[in-house]
Amino acid sequence: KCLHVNARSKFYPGSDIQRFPVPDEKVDWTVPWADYKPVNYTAPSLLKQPLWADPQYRDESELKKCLEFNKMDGGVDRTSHMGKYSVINGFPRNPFGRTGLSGRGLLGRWGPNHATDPIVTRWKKEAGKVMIHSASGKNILQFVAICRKDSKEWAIPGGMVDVGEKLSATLKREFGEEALNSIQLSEADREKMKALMNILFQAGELVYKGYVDDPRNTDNSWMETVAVNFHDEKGDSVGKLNLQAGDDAGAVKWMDIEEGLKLYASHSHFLQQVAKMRSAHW
Ligand code: RP5
Ligand code: MG
Ligand code: MG
Repeated sequence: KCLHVNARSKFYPGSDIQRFPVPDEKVDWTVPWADYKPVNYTAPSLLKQPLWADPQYRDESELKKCLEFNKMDGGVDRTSHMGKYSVINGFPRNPFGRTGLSGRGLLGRWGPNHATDPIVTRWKKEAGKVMIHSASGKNILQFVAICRKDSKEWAIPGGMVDVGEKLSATLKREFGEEALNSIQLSEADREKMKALMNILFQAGELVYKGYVDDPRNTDNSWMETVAVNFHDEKGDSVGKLNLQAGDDAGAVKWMDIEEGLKLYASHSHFLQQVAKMRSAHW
């Protein structure tokens, strides 16, 4: 288990709230820390009770009565890929340790917030030939990256699993919304897009499943993902798709996969994994 870093960033995203500083040696909950006073914060957008989020409960007893942790709770998956997490005084506890902030912050769910990350790849080519990196002697992979509107960082076009939605559907939907602007396509173009996507998204390979070191994480709410690689070996199936940023993406492009990629949350870690799986340059 590595130490989360983004989950302890000084300023909480989208706010001027500062987290209670947590040094590396005090991240682990088992290290006693009597003076630990996390700042309590739940974003104003959540207080408006959007449908995709848990309701704002008055207190811990109401929370205890209404939510079921470590299991499927109605359509909401409150199990963790990391195993059973602790629930202290009714509040779920971040399995990766202290973050300096309690409450939900920007996250809709108490406990795990489940997302998926579709990693769409192809080989980088020049004049029709696959390019070999001069230093490593290995072929270079590219993936479809989007620039997030919230943090302005480049990222995998991932997103949250809707209530009752199958993972395979979330992967396609999020890729469609963020990298192909499916929401704004005409009905006919959307149908064409779906048919092409069904081919590419037929065979995915699991890359990572678990906790994400996301800057929105709190002591009580955190991101988890299932990252899946959809590889276009010949470069002809995604090639037919017209990349166009949409929804929470401000831009979209093919990005070379290599060490030193600066991406949102722990996304570069997932890409390193993909490079390894495909014996590509890193
Ligand atoms: C990250 O947040 C996940 O890896 C995924 O890419 C993303 C999901 O959140 P939204 O894009 O819906 O904000 O932790
Ligand atoms: Mg999205
Ligand atoms: Mg997203």
